[in-house]
Amino acid sequence: MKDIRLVIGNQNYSSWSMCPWLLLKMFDIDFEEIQITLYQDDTAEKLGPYSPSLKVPVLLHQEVTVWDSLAICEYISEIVLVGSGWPCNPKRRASARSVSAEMHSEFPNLKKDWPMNCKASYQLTPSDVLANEIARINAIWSCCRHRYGENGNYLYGRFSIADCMFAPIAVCFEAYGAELSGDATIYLQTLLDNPFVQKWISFGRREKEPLSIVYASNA
Ligand SMILES: N[C@@H](CCC(=O)N[C@@H](CS)C(=O)NCC(=O)O)C(=O)O
Repeated sequence: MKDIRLVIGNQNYSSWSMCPWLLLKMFDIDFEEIQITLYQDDTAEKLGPYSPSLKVPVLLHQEVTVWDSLAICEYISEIVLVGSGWPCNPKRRASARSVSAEMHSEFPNLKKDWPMNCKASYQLTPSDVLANEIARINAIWSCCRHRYGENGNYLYGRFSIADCMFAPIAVCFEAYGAELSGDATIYLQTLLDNPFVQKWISFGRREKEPLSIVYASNA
């Protein structure tokens, strides 16, 4: 058994699972992946031994259990990466934590109307409230790239947890055809070109579980 284990859901649909998975991959951290198919009759029974919330993702490290995508990323950064999951400049780090927390706790219409689905590829016209949320993400991406992106192609230049939190959004924006401004479109493409994002998408596309189960649950 490996020292670090990450419990994830279906790669096609489980956007929250993608965030810490991407962090572990990008920083080349060795871990064991335990995949549990969501929304099946036996899902709760299978998740029970790992997840206090009966949700994914969950990180298991020695005697520590961490559930919730952002908490897992924080833990990995603190324990394994000596803080380097975040930008090292304190002002940038504060900004990166803010946009990551905003992504985590806000955007209810995006999460409900445009759930991640690696197989989807069709234009969906957003409702007004969803269009406002897309505009806010567009503004975050453009502003971070403009202010902090000089040393690389990611939100804060080099790859950070903030990029992990927005990677699932990139999959949704690509799937449903979000309209973005120039800087935000370039950043979207950076995320989509990331080799591990591409790997996640290709694993997700191979899965067989039907979409209707997940739509019904707003995952
Ligand atoms: N805030 C949590 C959300 C976790 C979550 O909702 N996970 C979904 C999959 S993406 C899940 O486990 N759903 C199963 C269920 O609701 O029964 C996080 O960031 O990890």
